[in-house]
Amino acid sequence: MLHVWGRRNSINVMKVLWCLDELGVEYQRSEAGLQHGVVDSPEYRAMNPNGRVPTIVDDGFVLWESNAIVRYLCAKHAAGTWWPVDPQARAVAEQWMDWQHTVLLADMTVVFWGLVRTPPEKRDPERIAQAAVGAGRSFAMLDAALTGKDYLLGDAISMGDIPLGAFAWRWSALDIERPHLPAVEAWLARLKARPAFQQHVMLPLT
Ligand SMILES: N[C@@H](CCC(=O)N[C@@H](CS)C(=O)NCC(=O)O)C(=O)O
Repeated sequence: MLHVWGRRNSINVMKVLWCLDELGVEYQRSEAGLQHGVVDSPEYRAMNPNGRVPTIVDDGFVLWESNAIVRYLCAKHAAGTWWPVDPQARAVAEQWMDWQHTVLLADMTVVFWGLVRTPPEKRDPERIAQAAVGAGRSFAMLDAALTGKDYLLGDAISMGDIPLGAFAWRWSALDIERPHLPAVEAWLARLKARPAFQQHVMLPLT
């Protein structure tokens, strides 16, 4: 059976668990990361030299990097739906998956770690406020892309919605000022109606 390594409160692990449930793939999971340790053990490093979560093992095949895992799972189990077969549609989904890592992540990390994983006396409010503005600008780009569509690629949900959906939930749950972005809000409401999203993404921020 497929095995996932990673703690449930990691946003990158959330993407993979949400995806597995949407695809109906059975799996087992082991705790790893932060207070659980494991990621520095020689056995884990042999699987994932980055020492990060998530890692999956699928019938002996080892893979890390959450968005690569989501692409792999969708290609294996959902070609034609979650994994678009049309090269242009697939490229657009992948473009937004890459954008999550290369653009959105930096500001979101500052805000999330600043407000959730840093004690109040050690916070840098100016840096957090600046990053919140930056994240708002990024989500405004996403809002423009979602306008007139139910999901990133149009009428149907795809793998492209997974990384950004997880981040949009986190963004909506943070105690920060946000611009009003109607297309993002409507899309997030659609995602929030999905049981797998509720189970794996809509968790208290810890
Ligand atoms: N680009 C990697 C990033 C992985 C990553 O940074 N994971 C974080 C959790 S979200 C981690 O492992 N943090 C250290 C830990 O949990 O010990 C991915 O998307 O999988």
